[in-house]
Amino acid sequence: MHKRSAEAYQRALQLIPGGVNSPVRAFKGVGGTPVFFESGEGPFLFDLDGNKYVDYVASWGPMLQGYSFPPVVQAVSTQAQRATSFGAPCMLELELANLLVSSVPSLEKVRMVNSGTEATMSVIRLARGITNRDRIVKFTGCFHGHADSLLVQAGSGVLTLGLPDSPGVPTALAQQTLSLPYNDIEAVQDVFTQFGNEIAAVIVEPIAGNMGCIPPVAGFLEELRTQTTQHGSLLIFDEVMTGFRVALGGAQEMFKVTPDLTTLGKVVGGGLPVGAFGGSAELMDQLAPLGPIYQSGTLSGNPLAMAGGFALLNSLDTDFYDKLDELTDYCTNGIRDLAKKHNIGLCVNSVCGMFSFNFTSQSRVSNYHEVEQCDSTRYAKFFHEMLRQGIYFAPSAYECAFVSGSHTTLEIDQTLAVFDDVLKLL
Ligand code: HOZ
Repeated sequence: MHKRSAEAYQRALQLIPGGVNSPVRAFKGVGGTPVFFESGEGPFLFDLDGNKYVDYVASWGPMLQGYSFPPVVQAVSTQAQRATSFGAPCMLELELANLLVSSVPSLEKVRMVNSGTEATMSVIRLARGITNRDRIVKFTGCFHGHADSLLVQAGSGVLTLGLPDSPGVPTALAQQTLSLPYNDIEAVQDVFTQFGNEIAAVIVEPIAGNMGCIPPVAGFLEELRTQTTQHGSLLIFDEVMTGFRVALGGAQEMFKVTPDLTTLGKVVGGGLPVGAFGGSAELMDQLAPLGPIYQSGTLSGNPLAMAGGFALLNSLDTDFYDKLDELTDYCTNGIRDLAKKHNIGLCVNSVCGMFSFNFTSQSRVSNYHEVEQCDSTRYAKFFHEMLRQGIYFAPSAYECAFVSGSHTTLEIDQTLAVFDDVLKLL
């Protein structure tokens, strides 16, 4: 069934470390060998061996309207015939920047980069430069890309591979990063009592998405806003996953908490390599060439990525999010019902378009510690059975699943039927 993928993986192992360009893809979290994909259309993916899957990975988020979304394909093809890169200003940058600024509450000015990692790395430098402080507060199990300061007790691939910290990150730098339990309001108050005037910024996924999907508890984001304001620190929302995924204005619009700085990625390039960060004009104007804080990139504002991103984001409106929300509820309620039917402990978390489920008897999963108690071995078995029957979930118990505007109840019913079958086997 996966003969050609298996052959390709053997070749890849000779050429690319671990055969992959990003660790989670290697299937280490679920065992077996990765599937190599050839194409995608709407909610479906097709692999090298001609297998078809209903997909819930969505390239880890950006396929908000499904694969090969015609407006994105058209915009990128048209731009490819004009130029693939300028390394100089172009009008597409303005159009996308305008769309971001008019949609996301905290943005007055925005700078484009090439990935979410680049966005978070740059925003941390900006926050440190502005406040003249070094300490950063993050939350255990949140993932903000692989920049040195943020690769401390991180989620996503480091969690999948069980590597809480990475060699190569200078100890002196890692010590500047304080990692607290997600959703723990008291821990936030304590850290500010102790280090308040040393903290440059708090960075948080306003809905955690890299240890599964974990919504913030009531008052958590509000407390971050209060403490940072009181202590002259900056609040950064990493909306690489939630930006344009849960609402046009992201999680900050949904929870009505406005951070000082925001990072975006994935979705805002329509699936092309892109990232962005922004905030008030006052803060953002501290960047070179206006201010002293340096950040740059030859491919930043790349016209292909700008064209793809603009075409995707321009297709979104409130009806789109209502539909996405409905579809996600349809799917997650179906999953809950099946777990009950089979008497299997499953905790399902979801927020508009993103969801995750943990094999556990706990009634809630709201932080990394609770995620750790869940049964990832069972997830691995589940994953492979679903894959065998044509449903592609993330090859890791710690990543979110995503529903797109191209999914319909038809694909979701198909998914639930397979889910029903697979739960019998667990
Ligand atoms: N860490 C990414 C998802 N949260 C996975 C990236 C990838 O393998 O493409």
